[in-house]
Amino acid sequence: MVSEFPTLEELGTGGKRLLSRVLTRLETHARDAETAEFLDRVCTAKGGCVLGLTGPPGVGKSSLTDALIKTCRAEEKRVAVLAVDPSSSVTGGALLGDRTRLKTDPTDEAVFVRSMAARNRLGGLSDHSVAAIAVLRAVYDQVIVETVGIGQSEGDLRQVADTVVLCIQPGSGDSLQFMKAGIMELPDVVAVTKADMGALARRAASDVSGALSLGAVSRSSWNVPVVEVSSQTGSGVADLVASADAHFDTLVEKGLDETRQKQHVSWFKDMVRTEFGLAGLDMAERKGGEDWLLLARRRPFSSFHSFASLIRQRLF
Ligand SMILES: Nc1nc2c(ncn2[C@@H]2O[C@H](COP(=O)(O)OP(=O)(O)OP(=O)(O)O)[C@@H](O)[C@H]2O)c(=O)[nH]1
Ligand SMILES: [Mg+2]
Repeated sequence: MVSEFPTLEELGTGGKRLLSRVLTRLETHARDAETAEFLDRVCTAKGGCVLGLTGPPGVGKSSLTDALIKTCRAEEKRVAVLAVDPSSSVTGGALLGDRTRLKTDPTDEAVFVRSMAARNRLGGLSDHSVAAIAVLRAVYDQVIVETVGIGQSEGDLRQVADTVVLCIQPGSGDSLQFMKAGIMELPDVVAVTKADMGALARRAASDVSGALSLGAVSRSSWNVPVVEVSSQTGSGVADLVASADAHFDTLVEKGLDETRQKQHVSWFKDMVRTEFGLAGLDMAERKGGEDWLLLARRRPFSSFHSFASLIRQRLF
């Protein structure tokens, strides 16, 4: 059978039209075995790094994304943006246009922007966005994923992002929220946005830094940097990029393969949980039969496909 999906090489040279077609096909044929094979091929390709930007509505994520795109282009990096819209299942996508109002040049093949609804999970990423990120990661040097949320969404974002940046708005109480959330999973970098607001931004940054130092954070050897950044004036953008790069470097040092394989296992588990609930997850994790979690490290999508077929056979 001739594959409906391009090879990695074709994907790399096919431009934005081909990429858009592939992403659409992933949404319409999400459950095909062929889709799973394709996704496993792309997700294990050596590709670029994925930066997750999260924070409350209006904190300045898109403006920051815009600034980061410019930085990437100045460094001749190819960059893709995925804006995940949690509200579009309710508003029918009314906000999507707003989300993607990035000032990018449509003829620049090295900048790709796509919006997606956050379907089927509360405030989280849909299977479609996970698949899209796997594809974009294979083709672009830098992938930026923008999601709305504070506190609860970082964990979800970590499943796809190598580096998670939490954006905090000066004078909003976000930093308080952050301190209360102390026990939750931490971002890799905190960006206090709108640094042009002066004293308020400095205050928020020192609150967050204080919270971080109090929290007895010994999660790893990585100290979460707090960067004040203004997309309006451009101040701090280079610092943010440097911090994110430094974090990515630590992953590379530790072995990026391991990070990615852990991500793949969490994708697999999430697909199982979404489709078959905790009982399904329990079956997948059960020792004795097929070691699904081991298979999922390198082939998360086809492992899920096989697992799902098996479960359905037993159920019906
Ligand atoms: N003063 C100042 N305002 C900013 C800055 N960055 C963004 N804004 C303003 O903040 C508002 C929200 O910016 P967005 O970039 O759309 O924020 P967002 O986090 O993407 O918002 P959602 O996608 O709706 O969650 C806009 O009115 C921006 O003009 C900044 O660096 N300084
Ligand atoms: Mg936005």
